[in-house]
Amino acid sequence: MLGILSNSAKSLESIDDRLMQCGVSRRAFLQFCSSLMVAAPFGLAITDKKTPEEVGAGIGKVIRPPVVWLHFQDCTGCTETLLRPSHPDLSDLILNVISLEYHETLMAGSGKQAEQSLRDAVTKYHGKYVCVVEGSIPTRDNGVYMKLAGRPAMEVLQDVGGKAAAIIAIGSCAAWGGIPSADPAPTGAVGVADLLPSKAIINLPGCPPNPYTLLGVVLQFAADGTLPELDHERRPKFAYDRDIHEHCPRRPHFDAGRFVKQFGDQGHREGWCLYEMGCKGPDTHAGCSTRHFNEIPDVWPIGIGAPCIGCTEKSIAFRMPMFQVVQIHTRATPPEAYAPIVAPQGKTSLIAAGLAGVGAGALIGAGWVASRKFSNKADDDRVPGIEEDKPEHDASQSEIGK
Ligand code: FSX
Ligand code: SF4
Ligand code: F3S
Repeated sequence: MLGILSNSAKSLESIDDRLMQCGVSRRAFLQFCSSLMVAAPFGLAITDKKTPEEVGAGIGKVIRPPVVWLHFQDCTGCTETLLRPSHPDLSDLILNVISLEYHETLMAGSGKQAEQSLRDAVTKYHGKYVCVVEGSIPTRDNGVYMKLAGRPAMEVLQDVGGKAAAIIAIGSCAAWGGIPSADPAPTGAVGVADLLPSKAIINLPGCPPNPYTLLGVVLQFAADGTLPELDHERRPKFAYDRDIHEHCPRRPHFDAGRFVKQFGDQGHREGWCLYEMGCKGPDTHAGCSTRHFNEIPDVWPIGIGAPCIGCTEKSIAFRMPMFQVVQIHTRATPPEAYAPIVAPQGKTSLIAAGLAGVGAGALIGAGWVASRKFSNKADDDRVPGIEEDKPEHDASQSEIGK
């Protein structure tokens, strides 16, 4: 128990008080609480409740945690994902739930004013604040490749991170180096834990990660000074417990052997599995398949037709070639094809008849399944059992084709 906000944080108000002062509606707050419950269904004391009202009652009493946010070698995608929910109210709410003391992208001040506010925050909340780090830290040539107010990023991290109660390394860059650490890594980019190995550090890899994971960790820490259970990569288990492939909506296509062979082919247009396009979902631990981005359904890589590049995994993302396929570790061996209950033409399938009938029917069914094998030719996208459709539209007759 770190008890970060006991007596010395009297200047910070509770989340309830703050929301009341700012006129945030109860409805928006409860919506936020239910999203947090979806993002952290287990493993977090603050969401381990039955209803959003109960979660809200607990969170409301929490003193707003002071957060100092550092930017190093990054694209600001982590910040953007936090501030780009589809409901504008939500980004306001997020900024009211935490007390953001310093954030270079969001603060009005610049130059000496900004530097002063960093010094003030670090002094006032010494040992009490959460330091969020976004971006990797260059170490080559004494860290000369990135300086802030004349100090190398390494030095800023040692100073500001060293005085924090805990550090959250948000994004793959801060967690293990991310894109800037890809070969040949000209700046010698590393993650936070490489430079401050003995600090309490939580890694939230992802390029970018889900913002609710960050808020869940910060709020739990502010509520009772505890951190959630972590895995061997210092990632909170509640968000990185399962792999993408386990609950990917395209999984039935994987199991049925329906693979996209080329971007834009018929299978791609029909939402088939992206494994053969190099999808790293079977080896990637993250919650994107169930917790989509920006509060919009289907907004996540596989949801928009792109293979997962394994952005949360330091041995995969920006290391493994895009089209290289990963090994499948799942224990269940998928059948070569599932039998449809109703055949595409609308007649009852032989399989269904076979299952309802006697042994002979089952044999017919097995033969029929075997005949439904997919072609392994790269350009053959035909679905076994379905006749090629005649083109519905002749491009030469269209306006575009003229
Ligand atoms: Fe970008 Fe963050 Fe990727 Fe890195 O995310 S989304 S390059 S993890 O540091 O801004
Ligand atoms: Fe989904 Fe990728 Fe697994 Fe296919 S390989 S089911 S697209 S995670
Ligand atoms: Fe990253 Fe894969 Fe999710 S690329 S955002 S872990 S689907």
